[in-house]
Amino acid sequence: MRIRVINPNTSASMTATIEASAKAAAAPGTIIEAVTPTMGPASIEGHYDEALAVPGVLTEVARGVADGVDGFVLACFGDPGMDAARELAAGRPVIGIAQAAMHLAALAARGFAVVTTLSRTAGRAWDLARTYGFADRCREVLACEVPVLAVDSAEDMVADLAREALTHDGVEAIVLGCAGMAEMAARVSAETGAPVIDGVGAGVGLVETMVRNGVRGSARGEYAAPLPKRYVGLLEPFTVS
Ligand code: 2AL
Repeated sequence: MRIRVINPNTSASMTATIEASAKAAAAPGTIIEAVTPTMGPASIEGHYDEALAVPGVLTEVARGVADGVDGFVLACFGDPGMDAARELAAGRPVIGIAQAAMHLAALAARGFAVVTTLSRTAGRAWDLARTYGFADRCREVLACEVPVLAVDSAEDMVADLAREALTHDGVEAIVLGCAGMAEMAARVSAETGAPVIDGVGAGVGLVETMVRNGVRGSARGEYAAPLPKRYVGLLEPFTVS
């Protein structure tokens, strides 16, 4: 099975972190192909970044479909472009790491907290919790106020925040709110004694489960292929014929 793991930002160092976590989570025989888009923001820390990451993500999804991969993981906690990617993927599973992590957290505990990077990304995490049906399971979103590209050196702060969140009513598991935190899950879990979920590993596992069980994404209705349409200007390459 080939899973293409797309880092929606353009920082190759972060793709390397994501690739290591995805490979550690993958079952024997699963091939992880981690890629960095050729256009887009260096990191995704707000709605502007997220909107402008989507063309790069969709380009990588189209490339993956042409290459015959079995499924995709979108490795940014805002799940940028996930619905659009599903329209392009013609039934191949496309799993965003926020959706994957929240699903696993909800299986592991009644209530969870998200530990994110900058507080300006907390609104998106709340939006996604509501969209995915976890409004009553997501109890808190805490920010460590460390930028995405420095988060790999903020493991102690992430662990402290996780510990703090677990003292709050109804928080029984922790969701790591950034792909750059992926390698911290085991240590933070060992230190806190609570389930700590990294969306990259969760996403790989869910794609594997779907593929193994023959569950394809729906390619009808909302996830049908995009309608033929001309795009102009810089977006001309996205024209659907
Ligand atoms: C992220 C992430 O996972 N990748 C990125 O560029 N920004 N998430 C976040 N909460 O800042």
